[in-house]
Parts: sequence; C-alpha cells; structure tokens
Amino acid sequence: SNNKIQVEMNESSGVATMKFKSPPVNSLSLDFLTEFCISLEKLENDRACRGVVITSAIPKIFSSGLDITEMCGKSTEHYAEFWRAVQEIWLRLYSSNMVTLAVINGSSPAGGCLIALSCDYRIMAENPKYTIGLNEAQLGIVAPFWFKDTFVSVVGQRVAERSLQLGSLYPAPEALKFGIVDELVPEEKLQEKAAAVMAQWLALPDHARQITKSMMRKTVLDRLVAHREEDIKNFISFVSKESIQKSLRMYMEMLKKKKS
Ligand code: CO8
Repeated sequence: SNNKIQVEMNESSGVATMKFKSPPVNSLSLDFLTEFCISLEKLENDRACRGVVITSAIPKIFSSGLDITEMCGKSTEHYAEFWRAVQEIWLRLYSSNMVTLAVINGSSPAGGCLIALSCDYRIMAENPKYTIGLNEAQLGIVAPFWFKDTFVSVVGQRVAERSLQLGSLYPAPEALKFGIVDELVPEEKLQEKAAAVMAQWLALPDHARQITKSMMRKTVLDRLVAHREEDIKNFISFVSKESIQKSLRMYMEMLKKKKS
C-alpha cells in the first residue's frame, strides 16, 4: 500500500509537506510506519529538500498514536517487526538533517505526540478540543525510555515526570503553557504560519544548524541505538503479558463504548 501519506514538494522553497491520510484516525500501523519511513528517506536523500512540514489530512486528528491492534493478540515475530518499525521512524525523524516542523491540526495522543515531539518546532491549532500528550499510563502501559527522553528534552524533568505518571492529555492551551508545543495558531492560519516558521529556520546555513541539532540530540539517539535489540525484547515481553493484553483490550472496548 502506498497511499497513507501524501507528500508534496515545493521546489521553489525546498519545503516538502507530508500529510497523514490514514482513516479513520491516522493510527501508526506497521504499514503506515513503513510508508512513513520510505517517504522520509526519499526526502532526506533529495538534495533540493531542506525542510518538511508534518501534518494531517484528517479533520480533528493529527495521529491517534500506535495502532493498538498491532499490539493485541499477535505473534512474537509480529511484535518484534512492529517495534523495530516504531524505533526506525523515531531514529530517522529525530536525527533528520532537514528542518522538521509539526503542524498539529488535531488530537495527538501517545505515538502521535512522540512524532510531534521529535520535530524541531511545533505549532498547534488553537482549539481546546484538541489534546496532546504521552497518555500511555492511562492505557496501563509504560512509555519506553526513548519516548521519555524525547519528552524530557522538550519540556524538562518536572513536567515530564508528572505528565508521564498521570498519562496527561493536555488541551492545546495547556500544552502551550507546559511547553509541549511552541505556538498556538487559529486553525485557518496554520499553513501561513508554517511557511513563516520554515522561512525563519531555513534562513540559516544548513550545516551549522545540522551540526548543532545532532550535537543536541546525540546522547538521546545513541541510547536507543546502543540498546535497540534489548528494547525490542523488553517490548515483546511486556506486551505479551496477559495483564497488559487485558489492559489494551479494555481500552479498545472503552473507545468503542464512548461512541454510542
Ligand atoms: N489504534 C487502533 N485503533 C484506534 C486507535 C489506535 N490508537 N485510536 C482509535 N482507534 C479506532 C477506534 O477504536 C475506532 O474504531 P471503530 O470505528 O472500529 O470503533 C476508530 O479508530 C475511531 O475512533 P474514535 O471513535 O475514538 O474517534 P474519535 O474521533 O472520537 O477520537 C481519538 C479520536 C481522540 C484519536 C480517539 O480515538 C483516541 O483517544 N484514541 C486512542 C488514542 C490512544 O490512546 N493511543 C495510544 C496508543 S499507544 C501508543 O501510541 C504508544 C505505546 C507505547 C508502547 C508501550 C509499550 C507496550
């Protein structure tokens, strides 16, 4: 499948726009993550592309995070393949040489929040109905150390510690207050603002910005690279526990009930 993410390249500005379009909620399935990786790699290798805007083509939702069905009732081999893909997209995005800008035009829980946190800058639609955060604890699961590291590097130890323990999902105004996002903009102004922010970041020479970025992010990246196989093993043993399977099933049930 090759249609879950739309990529448009603006040759004159050197900025690509990546739009998530995987109904109903842009959940990060194995297929989605694979396509995301390929799209990102293509842009990374395109010398004409200096920046990428990551946003959603689905109203009200940026991304609902990892596809929970990929973590329920599957084989050990499947869990390993899925988790490797989650690691891969984070490693690529967090270490990207391009300027990465998250334009968060809807709710962005858990893995969706991780994608946004991994960018260089975040602007969010000014709508208190849209929430963002690492809510893993609410599902009875634990955000992996590199989710935590990424979060700490954006908001600091105290906000990360409290938010992770409570699994807090913050409405946009609170997300701004706690530094999870950098700016709020009325939804209809998001594109205009994104172009202005990109222009500001691209006004500098690439090499100085790239070296600075990699200096800032190296420790956090190296920690996963050094423990990648161990992290996959941990994920498999955690997600295979009957108690965790039960928590995930109950959470999916809760989502379905909330509907009616
Ligand atoms: N995965 C799979 N299916 C999902 C997910 C998801 N993350 N989110 C929603 N869906 C499904 C719903 O079950 C529903 O299915 P159906 O139509 O069959 O009933 C459909 O998508 C539409 O969902 P909603 O009706 O809930 O749509 P709304 O527009 O009302 O709400 C939300 C959208 C806000 C995104 C809402 O669906 C929601 O809160 N989803 C759950 C988000 C969430 O908590 N994600 C966490 C995933 S875990 C993660 O990303 C990190 C895990 C780290 C690993 C830890 C080690 C084990």
